[in-house]
Amino acid sequence: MNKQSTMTEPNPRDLYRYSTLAPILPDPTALDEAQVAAYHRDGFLAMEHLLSMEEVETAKAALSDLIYGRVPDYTGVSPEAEYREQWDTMTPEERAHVVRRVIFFVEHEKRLQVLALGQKINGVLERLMGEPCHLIQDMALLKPPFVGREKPWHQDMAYFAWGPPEKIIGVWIALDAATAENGCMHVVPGTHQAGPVPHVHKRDCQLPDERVDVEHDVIVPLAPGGALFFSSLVHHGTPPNNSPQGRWALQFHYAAQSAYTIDRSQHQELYHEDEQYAGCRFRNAK
Ligand SMILES: O=C(O)CCC(=O)C(=O)O
Repeated sequence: MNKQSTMTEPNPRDLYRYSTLAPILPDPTALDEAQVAAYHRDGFLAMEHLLSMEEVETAKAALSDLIYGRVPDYTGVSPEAEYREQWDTMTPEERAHVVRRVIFFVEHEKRLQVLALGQKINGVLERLMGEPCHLIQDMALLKPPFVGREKPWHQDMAYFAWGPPEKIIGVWIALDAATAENGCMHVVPGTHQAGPVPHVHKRDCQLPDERVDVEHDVIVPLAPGGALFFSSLVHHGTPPNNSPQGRWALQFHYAAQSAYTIDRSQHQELYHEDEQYAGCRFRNAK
């Protein structure tokens, strides 16, 4: 028996630590120059109360309309992998219990477009990036009770055809209470400073488990309306939801005005191993 076949797959929850809390600002008015510097040092900035409860409820109602098929011509809803084969035969109610991702909706859903393009998010982005930013990706990530799987540790830059990495930024907004139990965000502070790390296909397109500094993982629990702003290079992931509480979140990505699109060879300059392409964006492209 070779060594490989004796190795067991890790339990995804063991690849996270739950003991160290990230610093979280009480609200956006606490954002000052020291916090901007902390964002650049740590690769993330978390704050409660970015959105009001009314905005959270509006976003959830808009997402429900997308998920239940009430928005004509919208096809951006996808399930957890193990439900893909059944998806076409499921009722809207059945689908709603297994949705993992809702993507590219701002052109279809004015209520979500208003949030994504609004001053609450963009005001913070401009403080962090020092220049205006524009939306490059919009999605919602759901972890249904007991069904939501892990999103393994990764760098978002591995997925983006934009550069340079320091000019791309993600905003993750809790629409339900995001907790240790239902799969809130985890980050390893400062990891953006070491640059791109080759990604592999394992449980997803992800950082190799052994390249994650799990001991320095900090957990980012957030109340509904709380937000995490994070660098496209910071290592982050979410464990599975083994709890009875669902977890909905919005995730928008923005590029600064000075950012530009990049092609496969430029992406390979960032993500390569042994001269092979090691990103996620162009893996199947020639
Ligand atoms: O919300 C999640 O579970 C994972 C979000 C994330 O890290 C991503 O999609 O890049």
